[in-house]
Amino acid sequence: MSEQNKETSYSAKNIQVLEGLEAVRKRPAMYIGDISERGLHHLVYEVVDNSIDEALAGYCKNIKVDILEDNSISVEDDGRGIPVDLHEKEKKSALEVVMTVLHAGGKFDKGTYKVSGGLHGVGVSCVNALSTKLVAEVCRGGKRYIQEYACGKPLYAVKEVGTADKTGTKVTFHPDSSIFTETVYKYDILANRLRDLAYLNAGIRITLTDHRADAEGNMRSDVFHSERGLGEFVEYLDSTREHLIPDVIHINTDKYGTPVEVAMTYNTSYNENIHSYVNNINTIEGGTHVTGFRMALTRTLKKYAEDSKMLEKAKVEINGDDFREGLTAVISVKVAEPQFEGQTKTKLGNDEVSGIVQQAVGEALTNYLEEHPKEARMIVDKVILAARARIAARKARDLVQRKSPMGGAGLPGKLADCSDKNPENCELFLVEGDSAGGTAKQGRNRMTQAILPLRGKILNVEKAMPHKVLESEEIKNIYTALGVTIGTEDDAKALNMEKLRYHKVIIMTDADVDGSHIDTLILTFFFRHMRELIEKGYVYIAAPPLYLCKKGNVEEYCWTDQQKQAFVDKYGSGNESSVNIQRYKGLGEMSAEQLWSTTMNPENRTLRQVSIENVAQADYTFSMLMGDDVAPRRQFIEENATYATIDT
Ligand code: 0RA
Repeated sequence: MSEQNKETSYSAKNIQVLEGLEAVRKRPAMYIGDISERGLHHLVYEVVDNSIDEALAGYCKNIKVDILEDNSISVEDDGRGIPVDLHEKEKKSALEVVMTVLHAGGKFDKGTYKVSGGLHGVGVSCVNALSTKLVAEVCRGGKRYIQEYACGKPLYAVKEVGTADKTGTKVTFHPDSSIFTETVYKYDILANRLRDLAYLNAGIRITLTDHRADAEGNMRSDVFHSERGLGEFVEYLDSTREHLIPDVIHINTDKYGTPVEVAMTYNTSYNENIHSYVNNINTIEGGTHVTGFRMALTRTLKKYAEDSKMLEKAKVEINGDDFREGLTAVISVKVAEPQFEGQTKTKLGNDEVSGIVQQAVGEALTNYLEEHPKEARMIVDKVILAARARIAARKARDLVQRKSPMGGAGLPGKLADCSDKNPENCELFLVEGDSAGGTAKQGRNRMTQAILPLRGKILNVEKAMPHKVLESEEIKNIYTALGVTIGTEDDAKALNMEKLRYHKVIIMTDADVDGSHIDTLILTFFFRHMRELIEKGYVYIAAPPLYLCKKGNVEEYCWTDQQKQAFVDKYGSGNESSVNIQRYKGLGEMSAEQLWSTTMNPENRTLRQVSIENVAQADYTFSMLMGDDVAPRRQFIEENATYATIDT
């Protein structure tokens, strides 16, 4: 189309369109959640979701995601290609409508509903609005078409640019650095989400490639593909755990037009791991599909245990939690008009889904138990053990939470508390070892900073029985110092954070292998037993410096090898022996003043806030890191070896 034509066709309708996209640029967080790392990665999911929809409609098998050298992203599929013909109502190419009209994705294709769809379901036009440049390429009907946009505005009308012997859509976009606070893509974050999508949508092949070469000039690439879907997902999640039963129970049906897929198995651990998805969205707050699943599980297993007289013999009162100890399950439903509720809009509200899932799971589980009496007994035995352990744990908990005989809060003796009592102002440092704890107590701001020294390695909660967790001295201290209690009338595991005493909990350990192991032990404890603390954004990791570099009277702390090298280059003309470099092996090597000024002083310290990007993946990672299996742990440590070079 000529320039002249472009002018005339962008009439009143276009002005509306541009206003829509302008709104996205003005309030991006309203559309994609936030403008940080999370929002940045969300852009990719939004584009990939369109290709997943095309695959779910049965027309696409392969999706290719590329992280390009300049941190732009391209997503290519082999679907039918977005239509390019004239859109009746909008009076322009359908491709342009999809790319520039909010919520337009797929709507013009009657007969299919959008099942996939990013958390906010805003569509690819939002990605376009938030990209300095976007290129859409379509192969369709033997021809190739292209259109480019800047900040969502088309640079020209869709044009034909040659022939094609395939069909498909390719979208390449450059996130706008004036909007996002972070513009560097993290391979692992994308890999984790794409792995989930491959498991959730059996048969689709998703290839992720990073074209930004690493230090050795290597490119990373993974292919995510699952033929057996959730069955394989559950096997992956439990691959480093000891199985209680050899099978994964896999249900894949359609109940009254609602596709329901569930896979579950039991392992010998004490954790409950239920991961649920609606239209490929991780419903971390659960909802009616999870309620339906739990009801079916409880009813079916209870009935089996009663009919088999196993409960009678055991003489123990079973409750719902006991059926889920050692359970790993993934629930995925596709709902035409999902209602999302809850604080993060990740809780399914549709009432009808509960009964649907309950029926599907009830039938399948009943059959499984009948056909596998040996496994059925093992499950019921495990449930009875869980009930006994729960009763033991309740006693331990009552001991932890009993008020001290003097009255008052009964804070741990090792805690050096702060004087301010407003939790919003207060920080608790969990410090590795009594010696560093002592230094931190001297160096801190007594008004707002409290110190709790922890004796070396805390209990590995991944392997410990639940009552052992509450009997551990260090863990009891963490509960009482924080003011967090557990257990209510009807939920033994519920966390009560109303009396939480600090809104920052800062893990401060040595910058060495032991220190990072202690970080992981504490994080495992928080992830399994105080997840809400992480979800609220209250958990941080302190960053003590690795080096103190000196030349004459110039002194600089360095946190990375690059910073150290920069110092050597600047003050030692590149010669390391002409400067004085002190490697801090532990917090204990710093004076109270040094610890304060480098690591604790809110004015100039760096804290790493802990967040959970992907719950299922975090579940896998913690079980892998803290479990018995050595091989995957070694591989993970080699791939993530931050400290390996430092310690040699
Ligand atoms: C609606 C209709 C048709 C294709 C698509 C949507 C489509 C959208 C996307 C987004 C990314 N990749 C996609 N691939 C296809 C085609 C309808 C027809 O050919 O009759």
